[in-house]
Amino acid sequence: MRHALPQIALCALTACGGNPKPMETPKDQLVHRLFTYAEQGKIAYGHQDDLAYGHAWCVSDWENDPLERSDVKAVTGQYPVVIGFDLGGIELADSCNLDGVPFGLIRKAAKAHVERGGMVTFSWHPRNPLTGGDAWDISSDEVVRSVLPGGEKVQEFRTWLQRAADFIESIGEPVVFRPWHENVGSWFWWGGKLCSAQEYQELYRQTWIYFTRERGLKDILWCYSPNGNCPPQEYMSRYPGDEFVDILGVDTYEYVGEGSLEEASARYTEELKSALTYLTALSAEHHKLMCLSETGLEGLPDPTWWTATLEPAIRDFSISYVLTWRNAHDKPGHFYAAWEGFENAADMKAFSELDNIDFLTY
Ligand code: BMA
Repeated sequence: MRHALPQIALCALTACGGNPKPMETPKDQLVHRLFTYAEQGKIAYGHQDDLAYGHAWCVSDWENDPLERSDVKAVTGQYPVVIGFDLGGIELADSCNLDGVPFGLIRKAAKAHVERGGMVTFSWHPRNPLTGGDAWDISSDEVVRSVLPGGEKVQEFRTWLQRAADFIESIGEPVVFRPWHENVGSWFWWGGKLCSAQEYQELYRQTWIYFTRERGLKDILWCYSPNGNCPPQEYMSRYPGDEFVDILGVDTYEYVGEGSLEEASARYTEELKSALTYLTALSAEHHKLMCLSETGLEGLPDPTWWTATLEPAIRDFSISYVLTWRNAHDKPGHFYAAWEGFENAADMKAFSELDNIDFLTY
């Protein structure tokens, strides 16, 4: 049985400021579309970096490339409904993101994908503004404080926000933005042990205020997506507030480690169902959409992962979309969707054909 969707319809209204005409703005339309998935018991499939590269291939001449190649398409015959891209590197005005994807390609792919009927989400792994290291540099617990009002990096950070906002504005389409993710764990400089809850909330709110109030970028759906392997009180302990969030997400992965695939699948299923159960209650209470913002099993060693693990774990929950992480072209084992010729491909195709899972044809 699917969990009920109490009051989520209200979400389509509250997320657009209580406007009684929910289809009025591009943001309203995107909210409505995501709400419709949840309402109809369907889950849209998403894949990170899908049109930029895949397992053992990479778009080289993006300006002259139609950007139609996709591992997911090669395996299932259809594209993901949601495509994710990462903005890491935009803060330094780099021409490519942290994974070597040109921002020009990202813009072109995002626009094309929306025009073809898809949806786009942006994550952001910005560098560490205090140490100059990367997003995973957790050598200082002063970093978040340094970018908040009164901090030594506040001006520089403002420039970072400006560059990220400029880029999102240049897409010209409503998108889901998911900054400061996996914030309960402590592997990013904005993580749980690296700043206080108040400092984290201030970071999220300052980002929202800059984009929304100062820049007037109203067509962004804000996704709050802690790592999901935490209890509900921890999930909400850093929640910035209803005004700043449209979608409640979680990032949860399956890890095999030393044990068997069966054990890994059981652990993942339990963790995911537990997170989606409390997310269901929270989304009803706060009138928010919900999604599985990142998930996957690296290298897909389980030949029936899609239909025997993922789908049974999510089918009872009203998540609008599920996004599996990227298929790196330069790290052979780092992929989260099947690719043509890989043994797990038949199962991913079977997953794409399920009635409750939606892919995109164009
Ligand atoms: C991580 C890995 C990294 C990548 C980062 C940002 O999960 O995929 O290789 O640089 O995401 O995309």
